Amino acid sequence: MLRAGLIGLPATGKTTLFSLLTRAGADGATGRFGHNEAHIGTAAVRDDRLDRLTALYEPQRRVPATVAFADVAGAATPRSLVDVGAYREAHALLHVVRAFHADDVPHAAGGVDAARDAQAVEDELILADLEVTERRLERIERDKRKGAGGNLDREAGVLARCREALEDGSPIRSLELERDDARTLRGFQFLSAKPLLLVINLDEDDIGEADRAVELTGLSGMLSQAHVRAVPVCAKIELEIAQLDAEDARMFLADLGLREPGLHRIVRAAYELLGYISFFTVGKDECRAWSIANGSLAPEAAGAIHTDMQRGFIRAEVVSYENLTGRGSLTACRNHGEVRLEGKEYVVQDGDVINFRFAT
Ligand SMILES: Nc1nc2c(ncn2[C@@H]2O[C@H](COP(=O)(O)OP(=O)(O)OP(=O)(O)O)[C@@H](O)[C@H]2O)c(=O)[nH]1
Ligand SMILES: [Mg+2]
Repeated sequence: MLRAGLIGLPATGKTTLFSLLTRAGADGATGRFGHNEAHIGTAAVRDDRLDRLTALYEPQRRVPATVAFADVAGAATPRSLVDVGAYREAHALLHVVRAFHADDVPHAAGGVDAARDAQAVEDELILADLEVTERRLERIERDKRKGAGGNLDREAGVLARCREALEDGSPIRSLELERDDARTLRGFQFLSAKPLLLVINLDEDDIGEADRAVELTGLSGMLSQAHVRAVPVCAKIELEIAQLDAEDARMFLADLGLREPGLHRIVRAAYELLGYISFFTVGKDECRAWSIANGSLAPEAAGAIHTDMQRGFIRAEVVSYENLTGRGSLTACRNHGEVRLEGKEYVVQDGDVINFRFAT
């Protein structure tokens, strides 16, 4: 499951957006994570392909992929979040940037300025990671003096690169890292290493110009960096619209010049940002969508379902969504040689319908 954490300066619309995203959540559960409390909500990912597979199989259960969002009360600024597990473990950060004007909502000194605010939060992410990096480097120095060796040099090397970037004001996500180095850093769960989705919270009047939101708010510079994307929303009005029935909601969205609800736009942007794809499992009992990183091998995809399936992976029986819905049944696909038996090295493709064979 994709996990994302909402960050941003106070009163930027984080909780409004959280409600918009998780209103239709599968469970809407909240929970405690780490020392600080975070609200966790989930949202189902819309996927027309799952609808068509469900129509084909008429299963007892239809299970869409889900995304979990975390929101904390009060200041959701990076330094207060380094101890919050839901943020450390997030795959991506959703940074809500205020671009709306409202006299009754206090904002930072100097008025509404999305680019300034975005940079302020970015700087905090960088500072938070710099503290962690320096602490660890000092520790490594001490351990080395006591005679520890081995992998410490390698770790110190990659951390030194991080420190250099961070001191320079660059986030860790901007570094191009070798696979091994990236793996070394993974355990630190650096906040500035996470892909960033800027959610630009616009005035109702400006949402019609959403395509130009990045330029209008002066955020082009940040968007030119690696692993950063943006999506414009109008959180308050979109939340109101989301509470209407489907037909009215569609009409009001169209009035604003929006083709689809905020949830879908944000989830899609997050999937693009992370390079996520979906594969499916089908059957009479359940049709289900699963999310994995693009480039995942078949055993990793099996692991998304269950670790036992990954461990005991034997083969994957694969047919494409297009073939399956085109022919109308697995048997027909088999007769046309469209069901492939794939091994451990197979790179799963978006839309694959998979049946894993595994030993228990
Ligand atoms: N006009 C307008 N007001 C908004 C919009 N989004 C949020 N607000 C208002 O801004 C205020 C703060 O919104 P919240 O969603 O609570 O913001 P937050 O970032 O969670 O705030 P904190 O958790 O206190 O930091 C509320 O009064 C919202 O109704 C928007 O798009 N337009
Ligand atoms: Mg809030």
